[in-house]
Amino acid sequence: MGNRISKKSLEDEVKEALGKNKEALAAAKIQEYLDKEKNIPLNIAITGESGSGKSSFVNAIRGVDDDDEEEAARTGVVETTEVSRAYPHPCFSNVTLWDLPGVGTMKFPAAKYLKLVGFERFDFFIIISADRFRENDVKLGKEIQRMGKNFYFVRSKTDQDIRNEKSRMKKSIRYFSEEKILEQIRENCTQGLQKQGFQCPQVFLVSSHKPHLYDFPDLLRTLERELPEHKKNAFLLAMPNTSLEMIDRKKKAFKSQIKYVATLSAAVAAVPVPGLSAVVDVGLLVTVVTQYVSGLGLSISSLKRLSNYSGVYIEDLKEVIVSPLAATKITPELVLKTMSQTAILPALLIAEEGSKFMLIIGIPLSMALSFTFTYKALNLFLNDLSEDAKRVLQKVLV
Ligand SMILES: Nc1nc2c(ncn2[C@@H]2O[C@H](COP(=O)(O)OP(=O)(O)O)[C@@H](O)[C@H]2O)c(=O)[nH]1
Ligand SMILES: [Mg+2]
Repeated sequence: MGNRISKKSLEDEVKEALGKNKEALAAAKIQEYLDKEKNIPLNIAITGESGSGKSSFVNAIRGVDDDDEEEAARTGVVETTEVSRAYPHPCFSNVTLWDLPGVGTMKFPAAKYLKLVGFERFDFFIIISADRFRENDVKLGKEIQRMGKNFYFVRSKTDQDIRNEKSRMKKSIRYFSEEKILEQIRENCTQGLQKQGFQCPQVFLVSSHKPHLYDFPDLLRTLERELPEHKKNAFLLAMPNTSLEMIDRKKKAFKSQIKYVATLSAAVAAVPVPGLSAVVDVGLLVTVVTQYVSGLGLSISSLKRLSNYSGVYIEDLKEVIVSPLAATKITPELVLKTMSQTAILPALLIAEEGSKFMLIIGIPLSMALSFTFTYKALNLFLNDLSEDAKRVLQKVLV
């Protein structure tokens, strides 16, 4: 991975710089590392025939409302142009969803289609269909495989099938089992694909209107697992919360960076400047906390979307939120105020890990206080925000 910085070499370099009293150099090294992590590009291609639910899926993945005039991919419209459209994630600009025209719309064979849409840039493909998969879908899948990339069959609008079947069953007073219906849809899709020559195709049944149901959580988990190591976190953090377990993994990903952020913040503070910035690098903390809030789905816009698709009032979602950092605009004043409140809390276990890291990396005494303070505060923020995220999701899951 050419220009990636491994954690080991980063820590060695920072240690060396600190050993020579070069705080600014240590800070620059960490900043470079964090910037690289934040800018890892991820390009996800969504393809399927017109009406199959591509644009809705693009919105669901980005946590954007279908009727958001600025951010949303327009849904329910027949594509008249044969162009791909890029939709950057509203909070994680390194992640881009591509709404591609269906291979049928283009009237080209799969290989030529892939060339035209520029397949090299994509990390993987989602082939989406609202019913059976067609010959076109299968040919495309095979061609993607041949090109050495991953693709996934996604069956959209599962909520609609369930609803239809439910009302049909009611009329005939038969016993309704959601599991059975899901099994039938899965069976249909799989058999169709097998007939076309796919041995054991996996099909994910999803609803873009209810991304915490059916196979949506499993789809996200699978995509994450099958990405190369250095792209996993970039993907995970940008995805909507579809399970409690996912929130824990997001927390872990954020947590693993706190020691670096704390070192950076302290290194800046070690250079004596008057005022607040002498203690911590507030600008940096605003950036980091904003990432926590967005990544954990606690921004105002994420909550709005969650409320819209779940039907739970936004006030009811906000009611379970405890952290003052959630559901609001993160400003330097807010971060400082919240930090000052944590300063009086007793040291937690987490501070111990922090002390170990200080020893490993050779944090000088001049930076120790600031490091510990930042380290503790960010851990507490992250704990509180992930608990909030879980409580919010639980409101929707019940
Ligand atoms: N109930 C339900 N409707 C959906 C779902 N996905 C898409 N739709 C609807 O199906 C229609 C076509 O969806 P759209 O995303 O525009 O498809 P595209 O043409 O492939 O981009 C729209 O009216 C969507 O609201 C879904 O998961 N559940
Ligand atoms: Mg569309």
